[in-house]
Amino acid sequence: MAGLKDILHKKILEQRPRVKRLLQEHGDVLFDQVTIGQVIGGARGIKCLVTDISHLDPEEGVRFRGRTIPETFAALPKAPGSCYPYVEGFWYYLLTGEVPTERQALDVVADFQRRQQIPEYVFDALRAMPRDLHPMAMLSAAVVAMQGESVFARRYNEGMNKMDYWEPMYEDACDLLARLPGIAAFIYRLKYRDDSPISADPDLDMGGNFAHMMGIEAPYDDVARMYFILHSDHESGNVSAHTTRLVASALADAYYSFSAGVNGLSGPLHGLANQEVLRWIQGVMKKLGGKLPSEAELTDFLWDTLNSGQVIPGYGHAVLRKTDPRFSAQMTFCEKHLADDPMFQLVQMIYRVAPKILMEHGKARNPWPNVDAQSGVIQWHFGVTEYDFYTVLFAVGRAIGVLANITWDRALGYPLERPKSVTLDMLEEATKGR
Ligand code: AMX
Repeated sequence: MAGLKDILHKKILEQRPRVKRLLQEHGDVLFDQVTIGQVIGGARGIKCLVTDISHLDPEEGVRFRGRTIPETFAALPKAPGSCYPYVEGFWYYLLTGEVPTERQALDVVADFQRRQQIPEYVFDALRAMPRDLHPMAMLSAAVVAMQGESVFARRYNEGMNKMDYWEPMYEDACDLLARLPGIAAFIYRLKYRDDSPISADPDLDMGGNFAHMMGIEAPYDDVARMYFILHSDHESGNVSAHTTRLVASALADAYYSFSAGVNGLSGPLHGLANQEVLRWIQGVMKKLGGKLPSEAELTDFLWDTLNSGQVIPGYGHAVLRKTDPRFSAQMTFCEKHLADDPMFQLVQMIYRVAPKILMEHGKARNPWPNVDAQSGVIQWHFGVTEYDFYTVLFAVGRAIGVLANITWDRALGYPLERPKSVTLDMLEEATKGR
């Protein structure tokens, strides 16, 4: 039976003529127009990137390879006794667009088990860093420290045909992805559990192994599977995805590229928001006497947050205009496993109250919750109480999407990214006579 790499190769050969035809026959077709507001406004909404891995509809949320989150969860083979798919099967799906059989998913599980050995120097390097360094800085450094392992960099230096770029990129992507959960768990136990790492269990899948290496019982394995899949991809314009692809477009390897993406994810308006959400939720509870507040008390607190010039963390989105289905998927998990948790009850209350207030406030274009509005609460419930670590979990998940993207970027020969800049004078010139 053909393995993942063979099927990916077949798909690549099928897709290449589409790109060629679009460029050769329709390269000058006008596809979008750009306003000054978009040029100054962070390129919001300008359609100038292409990816088939996922698409974000403002009203509906993300589709992975054409499937919504519930459809994706339903379609993929599940780990034994779990309602959540193997992360490895999801990797297969994102790369190929085909739902793997259980056998095909298990082949990837076995492949990742062979690749998951982390070089000892990564642990040495992490141990040499200040213990109070942010874990995202540690993760980024650990990833780039492995750059010498890159098959792509070696093959590129040896001289390689452009058409073959995807293949060593795929090898690097698989190696890196297989090792990331172990690196993340190592950082966690180094920083917060007195440097007491737990070795990988060679028989477990990625989600199961991550829970094992963190030292946390079931259903944390399901939290890991759900969390990694939900955070994997959100089309390619967000900061972490775009940074990874931008760096890779210069033919940097997966280690350099993903390390850069991790740095982008560390910003408080992006991945760091989930740690901000939890800090803020706990601030609400503390300020309101350590108990669940009334809706009236919560309303006052939300207004205080807004009136002091701060954002309500976990709410709003640059593209989405509805409740994020990644929020809804986590809510389904919480209703089953965390129903009595006071922090989850507060998350539910915020969901009832905050959108109305944000609408009245009138600034945020999207008053609905995003993925971060409750992910920290789930981690806290399972004993991961160190907020700083939450974005590392996001990064492990994000790796799945961005590494699939850069593998395909090389397969389809997408070029070096180089948008054009203008000066304020030029923008003003364009407004003359208007
Ligand atoms: N609370 C208060 N004000 C908000 C807000 C919120 N949750 N979301 C947006 N606004 C404000 C903005 O600050 C901006 O104000 P300004 O005009 O004074 O600068 C105005 O509303 C318009 O912003 P927007 O067009 O709706 O959003 P954006 O595309 O500029 O930014 C985002 C999107 C997510 C950064 C923003 O909604 C935000 O800061 N949310 C809170 C932080 C957060 O949850 N981030 C996580 C995002 C998901 C992720 O990447 N992990």
